[in-house]
Amino acid sequence: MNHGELRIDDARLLASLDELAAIGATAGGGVTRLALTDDDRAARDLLRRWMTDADLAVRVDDFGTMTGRRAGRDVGPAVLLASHIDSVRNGGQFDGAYGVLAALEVVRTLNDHGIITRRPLELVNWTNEEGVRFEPAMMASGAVAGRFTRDYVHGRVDRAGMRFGDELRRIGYLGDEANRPGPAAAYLELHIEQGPALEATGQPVGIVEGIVGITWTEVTIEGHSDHAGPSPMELRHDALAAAARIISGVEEAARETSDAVGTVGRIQAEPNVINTIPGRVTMSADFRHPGRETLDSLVDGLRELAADVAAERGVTIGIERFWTSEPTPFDSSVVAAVADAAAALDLPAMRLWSGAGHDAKYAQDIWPSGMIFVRSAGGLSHCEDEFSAPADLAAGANVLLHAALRLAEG
Ligand code: HGY
Ligand code: MN
Ligand code: MN
Repeated sequence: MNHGELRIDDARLLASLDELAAIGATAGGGVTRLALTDDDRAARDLLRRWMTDADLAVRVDDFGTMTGRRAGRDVGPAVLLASHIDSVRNGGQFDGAYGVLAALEVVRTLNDHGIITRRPLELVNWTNEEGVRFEPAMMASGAVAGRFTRDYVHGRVDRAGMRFGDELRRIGYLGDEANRPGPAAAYLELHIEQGPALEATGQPVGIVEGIVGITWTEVTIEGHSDHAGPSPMELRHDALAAAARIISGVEEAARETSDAVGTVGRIQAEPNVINTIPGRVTMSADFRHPGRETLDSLVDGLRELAADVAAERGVTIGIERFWTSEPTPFDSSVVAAVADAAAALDLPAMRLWSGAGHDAKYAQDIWPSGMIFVRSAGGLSHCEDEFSAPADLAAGANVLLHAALRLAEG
């Protein structure tokens, strides 16, 4: 058969998505499947079974990353088809899971037609892409790319003080360094867009040219707990009132900087009881921008605001910038393979950059990489309303299939 006519099995892909979405399902139709939890283990066990059933040779590395290898006619560097199956809290069914299961569907389709590609293929499920339970994000792909040491990754603790390495061992997915994914001749990641651009232009597919820069900062405010009643306002050192100034400052700075976004997503006030002035606040600040210098200046602005608020309110404010993912353009040959595949399928497609972080960023640091997006309904993601139409999901998987064939036969 002419490979050009090849198409994935839509119904099989959708059925696998539904089955995986049942693991960690939330009442509102979403998923909570945080990295290295029992739900993550159950999802991994299911994926391992599916990969084995698809005749992939499955291996697990020292970060728990799962790789299923499909032999090619030649030996040597593989074409990696990757994403993640961990989610945020009350996230959607498609973020990450879609890319992993579409990659599995590509393998199943090639198996159905007895097609052996020249290069080997590797299906990869990266551990802890989201960085929600264990901050920062994309830790396994970052470690494989040499950005984090194993000790750093294994030593990260969640908010309950559980260590990454201990949790990896507990769920039975602590493997060996020798089992890390790659080496890759090329890396492809199919993902939902998680933004409004494709829907706004009426196109189902995105040809992703790069990922914006991201930087995460921990803000710690030390005030003074006191009684909410007898304490006169002018004598207070209210850490949460100080935090409110910082939160609106983050939003203001991002609004005033074109192409920037800023979010305080996580906050904890202590002692967090109704009749005590909060003495301590810890919270996150997430800035994103296509330019590295602007990212730096946004954090500099945060530091200046913190110094002013601290002086005004008699509190101390610590700013720890603990993670930065630089703006990353993808490899032009991989971007071209994606564009050619979409054109060959007569699919309307637009070129765009990703505002969300992905493992493909660190993959691009070490291998030629690229991404494919499909339309997100309402541009929504990281929420239970996350949705992509079945036709778009199938279209994206067919682009993955044909881009993979181009890269694996090239
Ligand atoms: O934060 C991100 O953009 C990704 O979802 N981890
Ligand atoms: Mn994702
Ligand atoms: Mn995500």
